[in-house]
Amino acid sequence: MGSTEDLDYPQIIVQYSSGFLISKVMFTACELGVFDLLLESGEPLSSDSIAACLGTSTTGMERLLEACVGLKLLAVEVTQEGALYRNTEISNIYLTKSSPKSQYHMMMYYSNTVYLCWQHLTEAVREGRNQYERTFGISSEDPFGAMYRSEEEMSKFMAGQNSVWSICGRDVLAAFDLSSFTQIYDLGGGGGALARECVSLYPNSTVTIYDLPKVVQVAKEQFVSAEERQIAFHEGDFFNDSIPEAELYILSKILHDWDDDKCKKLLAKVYKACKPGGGVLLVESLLNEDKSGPLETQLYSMNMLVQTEGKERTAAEYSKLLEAGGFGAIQVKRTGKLYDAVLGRK
Ligand code: ASE
Repeated sequence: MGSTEDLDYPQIIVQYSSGFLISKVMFTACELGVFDLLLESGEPLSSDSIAACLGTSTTGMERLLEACVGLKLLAVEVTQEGALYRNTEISNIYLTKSSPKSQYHMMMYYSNTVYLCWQHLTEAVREGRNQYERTFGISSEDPFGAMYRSEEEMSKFMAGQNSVWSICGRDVLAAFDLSSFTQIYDLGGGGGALARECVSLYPNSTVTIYDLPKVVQVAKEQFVSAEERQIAFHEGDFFNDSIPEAELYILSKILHDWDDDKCKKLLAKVYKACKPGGGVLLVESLLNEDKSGPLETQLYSMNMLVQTEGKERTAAEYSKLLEAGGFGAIQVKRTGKLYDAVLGRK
């Protein structure tokens, strides 16, 4: 880029123009079950047999597979009988439904919800607010009321959010030594994947997932088994209901949903509830101080505009919010992955 960019052929403009096509090819191959089929089959398959197994057209499947090869999500081997396709290592691990590190549910949430909201990015920028009304015809006054407009939508969101912790959970929880905190609340802990990582990394801890009653109900039914004794639940709305006393509160991807005013109110409430010597762990994707990157975080911030009332912030911005809530001794750890950690103490 920069000085090496050829102005007669603007490579990055060409690339960026088709960026959304790339996403959609990957989402579609996931949704149709291409990677699952190739994992189960255990041997390379032709496009005709993949199309037959998945009930698609042969002409569409052939092109989808070719594009996946271009994206290095599939590998092709040309034999006398024709082209045979197999998964690459990365698609086996991240794009199949059954893998422990599967990102399938996040893909489905991006493809079927986020993608639709982004149709109205221009209006979101013009108006400075989320686009639920235009996208789904529902009031956007309460963003989570809109995001959780049906149990099915809520469950898809929870599954999507859960999947990221299989790739980032350990890093954000190991960023600080949290072993001295045994009573932990995960505020807005949803489907419980981060809570699961937490009790696995800190075997002496119990984590209580504090979330809306309908979220807790779905978490118990679909995501957390009763045998997971170190994970408990508390039903409530953390803005309007009381927050029980604990040693550590995890707020993972919570503050990025809200404006500064709501963040400060929530943090002040958490501070009041917190035991002296306790703390709060923010898990968020941190912007550079000059907001020059990381690109992924800048894009997520645009998504917060389109879907919520919040934005992504810098470490200094989170520190200010924590201090306004009463917390001190603030420490920041960048993990180098999608999500980072900020710890404040009471
Ligand atoms: C939220 C997180 C997300 C609210 C809405 C959301 C994500 C997608 N939609 O708290 C996960 C992060 N990914 C993006 C694209 O922002």
